[in-house]
Parts: sequence; C-alpha cells; structure tokens
Amino acid sequence: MRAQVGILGAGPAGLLLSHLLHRQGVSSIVVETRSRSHIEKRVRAGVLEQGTVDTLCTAGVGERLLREGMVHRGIELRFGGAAHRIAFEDLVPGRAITVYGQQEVVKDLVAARLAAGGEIVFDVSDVRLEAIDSERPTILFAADGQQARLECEFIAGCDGFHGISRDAIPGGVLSVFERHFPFAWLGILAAVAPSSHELIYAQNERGFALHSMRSPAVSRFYLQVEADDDLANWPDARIWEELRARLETVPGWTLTPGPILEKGITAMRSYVAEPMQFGRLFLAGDAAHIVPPAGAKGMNLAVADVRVLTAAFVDWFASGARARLDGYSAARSRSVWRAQHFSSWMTTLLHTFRDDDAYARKLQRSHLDYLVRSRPAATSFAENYVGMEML
Ligand code: RFL
Ligand code: PHB
Repeated sequence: MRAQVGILGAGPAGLLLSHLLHRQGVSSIVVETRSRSHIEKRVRAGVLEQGTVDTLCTAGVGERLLREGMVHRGIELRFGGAAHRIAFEDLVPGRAITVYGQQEVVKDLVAARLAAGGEIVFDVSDVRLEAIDSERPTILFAADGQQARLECEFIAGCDGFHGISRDAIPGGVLSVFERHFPFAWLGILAAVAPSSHELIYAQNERGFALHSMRSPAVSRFYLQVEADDDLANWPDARIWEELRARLETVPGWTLTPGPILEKGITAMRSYVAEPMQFGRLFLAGDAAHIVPPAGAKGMNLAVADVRVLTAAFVDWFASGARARLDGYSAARSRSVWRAQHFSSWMTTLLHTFRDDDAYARKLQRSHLDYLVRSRPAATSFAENYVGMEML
C-alpha cells in the first residue's frame, strides 16, 4: 500500500487530517486498531470551540453539527450555595461554544472519508513504524490475519495517548512534561433532559461535579472520584445521590435523574511531549499532549494541531517548501501550553484536594469569588474557555 501521508489513528485528529488533506489533493490512508462501531460509540468530549466549529464547517463536515449542536453563550460556576454565570456574550462578544459529542464528529468524518472513497483500515494489530527518519517511512501492521506495509512520504501519529507513534521516536529526542492529579472523573450519559440550559461546573467539599449535555433528551454528568476508584463502587442510585448532593446546592434548583446509558472512569493527567516531530513522523492531538478535561480543551487542541499540520504538508507537496513542516512543533507550542495552563488551573480551582488544609481551601474560595466578581478576571476566564489561538 502507498499513500503520501500514512495516518495512525481514526480519532478526531487522524480523521480530520485525512479529510483536509484529501480536499487539498494529498492522498492518505488511515490505520486504526479499533472497529468502526467502537470509535463511533466512544463517549468523550462534548465542547467545541468556535475555531473547531469553523474548521469543521469550512471543511464541509459541519452540516449536522450546525443542525444538532447546541450553541452556549455562557456557563455557570456553582459554589458556596450560589450560581454565578460567566456570560460570554458580554465578556467576549461574538464568541461561543457548541455542545456536540466527539463521537458525532467522528461519525461525520468517517462518513465524509468513505463517501469520498477514502481508505480507513479498521481492526488492525501489531502496528510498527519503520525508517521514520528516511524518505520512505513505513507503517507495518496486521489486518485480516495478513501482514501489510504502508509506504508513505510522511507519517502522522494521531494514535492518541496510548498509541505507539510517540514511542517510535528514539530516546533522548523528546522532552516530557507531566503532572498527575490525585483524583479521577466518573462520567455518565443519561437518557433524561438536561436540568439546566447551560453547563454547570460545581465546586463542592464532597468533590467537583459537572452537569453537561448531549441533546435536549440526553444529559452528561461527571463526578470527581478517587484516583483508583472502581465502577463497581458506583451503582446508579449512588451516582444520582452524589450528583444531587454536589449540584442541588442552590435554592429552588433540582436535578432530574433518569436511566444511565453509559459509565466510565477517566484518570486526570497533564502531559506534553516536545518536539511534536522527528524525521518524517509528526504527532498531533493526544499522541503529543493531554490535559485534564475540566477545561474542555483536548479535542479542540487536536483539531488546531491538524489545521497547522495540514497547511505544512500541503506546502511541501505543492512546492517542496519545508519551512512550515520544520516549524510545526514550534508553531503549536504556545497554544498547547496555554491550554495546559488553563486546564490545570481550572482543575485546581474546582476540585477538592484531600491534602488541602483550611488555609488552602480559603484561598480556593477567594479565587472563585474573585473570578465571578471582577470583570477582568471573568474576561480572562471566558477568553480561555471559548478558546484563544496563540499565534
Ligand atoms: P483519540 O481520540 O484518542 O484517537 C486516537 C485513535 O488512535 C487509535 N489507536 C491506534 N491506531 C493505530 N495504531 C495504533 N497503535 C493505535 N493506538 C491507538 C485509537 O483507537 C483511537 O481511535 O485522539 P485524538 O484524535 O488526538 O483526539 C483527542 C480527543 O479524543 C481528546 O483530547 C478529547 O476526548 C479530550 N476530552 C475533551 N476534549 C475537548 O476538547 N472538550 C471536552 O469537552 C473534552 N472532554 C475529553 C473530555 C476526554 C475525556 N476522556 C474520556 C479522556 C471528557 C472526557 C471524559
Ligand atoms: C462533556 O460534555 O463531555 C464535557 C463538558 C465540559 C468539560 C468536559 C467534558 O469541561
């Protein structure tokens, strides 16, 4: 098999890269370890920044997103028995977020690739990379019991945090920066209308809770749980009881429970590997960096990486110019670190740290108070949340 760009991973990063390259006349093949139905059902992110929406719409894959996505012009911070709205329309006029599930983005992109005759090889195993610093980098894998070779001019490692592409870079090249948080998120999807029109981020001494949504009939919730917690500890009744305890803290506000459709636990971690490239291998999305989800930045960063990487590949294939390819990682660094800082900051602001003393808890509350009482502080929060490009 041959393609100009071989892409590992059919997540948002790999699929979007393949789609954007196709629109610019560059051929690619996507290789994915999971099945099509698995990637289309995997429940993850839900918040799209305006830049992400614009990228998808301009690329011709925004039709259902514009129809079904829910535009939100604010979010609520809930703490100390009160609700505080961060009003984007007032603080960052003209900018908003769109709530639309990541698996819907994935479905739209898979459909667009297949309709255009694009090739996605699902269910592969034993993926290895060869000669990534030569002019003929190759992806080796097994599919349908057969060994396959995909020879390319470039490889894009879009295989997520647990993929193999980052590890294919020789030792000593990458610098790694990371932090683990001492808790996890239990996420659920429930067949019930949201109890709020906007997302609610709730700080509570029992732990953080988030009320999000997927549609007028489906709600999404997250609870801060122990880092090593087990789903077996969380029968449905306990989840609703805990969500109530953390969210029903404002007079007159009630949470409507419903059947739980899906549950999962996610570790909280920050991670950056730099540079995001070596030889003819380029990393994008979670393969290069992850953030704790409180800032809702992961998928948006993946999309922004891919936008920059596409332009770099297109330059090279059009004219042999390699300045943008050489400068890819440096071009992404500022935005990657802004998202790292915002995500860590929001995580620290909203979660309960068991080891915090009374003084630290007072500081946390003071910070939240400042955020909702100072216009400059709220504006800073809002511009980060809706997304800023740090070019
Ligand atoms: P993905 O989506 O992990 O896709 C990688 C793909 O690569 C495949 N793969 C391989 N393929 C070939 N060869 C191999 N050796 C391979 N190994 C793995 C995998 O099967 C997979 O299909 O990475 P990508 O494309 O970089 O996209 C990143 C996003 O998925 C991620 O950043 C977001 O989900 C993070 N995230 C959020 N981001 C947001 O922007 N807004 C949010 O509201 C938001 N909320 C969240 C989140 C992530 C969460 N979890 C579960 C981690 C909420 C949660 C709970
Ligand atoms: C989600 O809806 O899945 C979601 C929303 C906001 C976040 C993280 C996840 O910060």
